[in-house]
Amino acid sequence: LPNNLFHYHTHAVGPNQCCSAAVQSISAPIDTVWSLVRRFDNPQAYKHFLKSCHVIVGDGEVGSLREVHVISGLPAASSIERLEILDDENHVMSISIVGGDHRLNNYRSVTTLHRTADDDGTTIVVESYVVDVPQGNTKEETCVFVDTIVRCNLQSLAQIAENLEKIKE
Ligand code: A8S
Repeated sequence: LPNNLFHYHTHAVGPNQCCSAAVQSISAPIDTVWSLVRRFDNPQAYKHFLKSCHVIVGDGEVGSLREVHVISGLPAASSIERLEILDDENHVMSISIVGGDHRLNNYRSVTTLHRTADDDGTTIVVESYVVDVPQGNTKEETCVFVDTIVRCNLQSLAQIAENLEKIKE
């Protein structure tokens, strides 16, 4: 992985916060994966816990706000999220949660995409996050909960990007 992108995954973590990261390898070119990830207005394209998304401020540029609603069965109903970084050249996206009806206060995530060293059309996705530990939960419980969501999202991102490549053949 390019060293210069690591700093995006170096978070300042407070005493009552937890932080973790997930890595996913995808058998599809970086441009295909990025076309899915970069759509601030359409996260439900691969995040299957979301049932809807409305952009409430902006037009998908940094500073835009969206409101997402989640499917039932989760300890949450909605989330208001701000686009912090959208770097098409370096394939970096960052989102922070600024409101909503859920337990993940001060959540911030960074997603970066990387080509493999031999540039064989494989993409490596790295997603890291930091979040407050909710009252009544441990750091471990919080990480398990968020890791599960992030890993599901990256696995479905992989499936969708790989299927998009197949139908091109
Ligand atoms: C993302 C990452 C996360 C989303 C979480 C962690 C969330 O949308 C869900 C359940 C919750 O309890 C919190 O990249 C919240 O979307 C699925 C509503 C924020």
